[in-house]
Amino acid sequence: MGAVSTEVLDEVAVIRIDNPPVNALSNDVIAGIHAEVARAAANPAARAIVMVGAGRTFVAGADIKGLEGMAWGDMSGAPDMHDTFELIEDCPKPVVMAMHGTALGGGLELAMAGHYRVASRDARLGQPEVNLGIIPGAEGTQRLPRLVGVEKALEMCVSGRPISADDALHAGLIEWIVDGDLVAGAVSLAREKADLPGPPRRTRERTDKLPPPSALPAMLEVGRALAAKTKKHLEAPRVVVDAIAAAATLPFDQGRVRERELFFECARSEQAKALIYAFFAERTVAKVPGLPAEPPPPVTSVAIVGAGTMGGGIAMACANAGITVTLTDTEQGFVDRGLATITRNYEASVTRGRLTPDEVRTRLDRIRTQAGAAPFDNADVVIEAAFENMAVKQEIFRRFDAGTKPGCILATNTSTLDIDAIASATSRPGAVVGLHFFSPANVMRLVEIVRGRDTAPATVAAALALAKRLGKVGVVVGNGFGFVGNRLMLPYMYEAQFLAEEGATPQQVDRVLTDFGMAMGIFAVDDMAGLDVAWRVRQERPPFAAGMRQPLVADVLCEMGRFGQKTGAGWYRYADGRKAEADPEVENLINRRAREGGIARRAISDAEILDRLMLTLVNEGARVLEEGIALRASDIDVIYLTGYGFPAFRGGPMFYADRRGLADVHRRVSELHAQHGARWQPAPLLERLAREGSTFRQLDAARAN
Ligand code: T1G
Repeated sequence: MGAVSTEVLDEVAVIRIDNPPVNALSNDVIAGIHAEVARAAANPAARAIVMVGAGRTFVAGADIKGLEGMAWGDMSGAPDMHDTFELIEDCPKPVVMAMHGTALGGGLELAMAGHYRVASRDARLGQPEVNLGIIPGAEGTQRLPRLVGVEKALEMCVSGRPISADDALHAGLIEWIVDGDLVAGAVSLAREKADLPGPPRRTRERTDKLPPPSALPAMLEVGRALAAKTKKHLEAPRVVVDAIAAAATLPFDQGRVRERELFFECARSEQAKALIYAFFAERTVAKVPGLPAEPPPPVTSVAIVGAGTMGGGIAMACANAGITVTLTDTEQGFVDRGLATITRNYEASVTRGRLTPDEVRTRLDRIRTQAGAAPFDNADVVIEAAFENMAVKQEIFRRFDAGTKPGCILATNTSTLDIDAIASATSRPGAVVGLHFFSPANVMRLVEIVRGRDTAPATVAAALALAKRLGKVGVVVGNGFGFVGNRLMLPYMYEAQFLAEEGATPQQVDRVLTDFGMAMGIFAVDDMAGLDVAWRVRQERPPFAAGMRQPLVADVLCEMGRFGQKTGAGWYRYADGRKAEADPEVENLINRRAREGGIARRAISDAEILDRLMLTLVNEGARVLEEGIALRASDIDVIYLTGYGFPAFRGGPMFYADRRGLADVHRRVSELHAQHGARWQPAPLLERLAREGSTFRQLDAARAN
């Protein structure tokens, strides 16, 4: 209970919650709050109560560690705040909640049990539970509609998106925005409310914001439509509508029981297991053994060589994070075009209301452009984002070596080339690291941090810190061909093409994948990325071992100039530039090439398509794990969740395999091996874990200890 303490200021008991890093509500913290509120209520020296979070935020929610246990059946961590919230709400002295940072989930529910709420101007308040596959479980679905109305409560709980203090003030969720000393502001409000006659109003008794019964169905319909549209595959957003409906139709005590039932239903769901796993997996990637304890020096200046799509996107990501950027290329024309693209992208953000013109101006002012050999001498990090050619990259790294200050990080954005070969062009391979951004680099959260044989731990730590500073997820991977993401993507893409040769159509394959929850089908992805990208890789470094089956159609499409969206046709045709339409010409070509290849076409079930594509990812993932190219199975999952559109409610390919059972996965892979030959050879690690009755998650846990 040490995490909760009280100090009396101006006759007000200020209860401070101090449970770093985000004041999560563990059962101990809840007990501490309960004890301190009871003491303050009985303390004659206190006429009112203020509750505040220590450190950078108010309470950011229930302890998700406890929720993780619940998802797997251990109910000891189930948050039960009812008695404490009732003690707060029934307190005869006014209780003012003072919020800063992120008052989320159980944190906002705690605040709503108070009689009044104030917030700092930059505070954000929300019920993000659906992002974890659950719904608010501490009466939030019952109090929020009573404070802001059903429509706003539906929008907040279905989207899971926090709102600003301004929005909260306008909606009636808070009474006041405090500029300056938050506690002092809250204390003064508490003293003012203590002078009012009668007991403080209880949120649970407020009905003025609840709609008349006749208006409710239409509101709930809007909530359900929002869930169906924005959270298509998720169960919790639909369930939370039912919980909010209970707030508007049942007395509070019955409504909260209904909420609790629905909360436990969701808390034990497969989606909650996966989404909570994904939450922690994304935060585990930064835990890389052997890195220096002290934090790396801050990055204030970055120089980028290559003003193309990637270089421009990386420059935006840096400018967005407040870092000064020098963007260079060989010719002024390339630099001008790069800056024009960046400007156009920012202007689009203004049009969409994401940025103000002033914010864009500030960010553009951080980007300096220069043609030719630019000075790198004051850069903390230099990033090469030039043509995917080894000689070009080595020449640039020779310039980095000669022109940068000691301690500068020398990074390459290469997606396929050997980091060690690039590093060999410098006298300081320890400073060389891969920063494999994903296009568009100013949007995609994933960065693969590729460590070469000689990359120093301090360089890896600096790269991780830069990724976090850019608001990205930096995953450390080994220097194998395709690193991790593309290493799995290539066999996945070719297996899809083999399925098309054997009888499936590109649109059937893509439908199966999007029905599974993938953001895009693989043929649509290939058309978007450009078929020529993989074509060039096949020509420069054929990815097929001797005797391995090779795709029969992709090269022919490239020889026809069908590179995908950018040429108006690839696997699909794009009559209006972006909408993919099945193309009979492609179907005829596939039929012809299959015939020429002696492949007897047949109807292929959706189940077989899903099996072969998912298990390709899993089997290759097991190989990558075994080779040490990925530190953890969960890192592979994070790469697929943040860089390849894999659905978070399935946890990632490795988590999916665990949930399916590795014995079944191994059985199925062995069947496919018997049917299709060498490429389906079960990875030895998969074979071992299946034999031991283990899981990838247990392997990760064992390695972490
Ligand atoms: N419980 C436990 N640990 C948490 C946590 C939580 N709620 N939130 C964050 N952490 C840890 C996180 O694992 C990391 O640990 C560190 O804090 C910094 O996090 C009853 C049931 C608050 C916006 O969903 O959105 O309440 O890696 O890297 O980028 O109805 O954390 O350092 O060891 O993300 O500054 C609802 C989840 C829970 C909020 C801060 N609340 N957290 O972002 O830091 S369910 C949430 C966040 C609930 C009630 C229901 C973010 C953040 P480590 P970070 P950040």
